[in-house]
Amino acid sequence: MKIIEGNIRATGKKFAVVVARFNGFVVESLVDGALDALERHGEVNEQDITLVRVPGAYELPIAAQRLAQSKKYDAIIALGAVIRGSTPHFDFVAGECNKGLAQVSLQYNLPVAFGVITTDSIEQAIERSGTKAGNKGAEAAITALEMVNVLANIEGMN
Ligand code: INI
Repeated sequence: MKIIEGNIRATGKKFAVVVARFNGFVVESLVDGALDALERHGEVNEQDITLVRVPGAYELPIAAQRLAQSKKYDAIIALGAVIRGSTPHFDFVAGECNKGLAQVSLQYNLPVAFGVITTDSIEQAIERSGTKAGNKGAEAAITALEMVNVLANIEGMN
């Protein structure tokens, strides 16, 4: 049996982190978690990481698309927080963000990690951004690191 998998060390690979400013009080903790994971676990050089900020989660796909088009990156990590309010805005923003990022990933054949937390409450968002439910930014970065290596190994490049 042949098993292909990937580790999470990606020294020399280039990563773009695209970040929504909306709900910045939780999103900045996701950014800290993602950068820490890339540098400490992935051993990625700081100069190989590009951080792009956009207004909200709805804008993440278009920025990810431009980054993917540039062909400069081995993976993209999208970070944001969509917190449900009393309007249908949540479903539109979360749905389009999720759909758009998945589309960019498949269209450009590039790992796009989904580090966008979608929660019913601010409390749940805080729990997922570095408190009792972990840090979804760090988890997304680890996923991107692994996917870069899995895809390289599938292509037999390693
Ligand atoms: N953007 C978010 O990133 N999170 C949210 O919770 C959110 N809510 O709830 O409205 C949100 N809205 C802004 C949206 O992403 C766009 O920036 C805006 O609609 C302009 O296109």
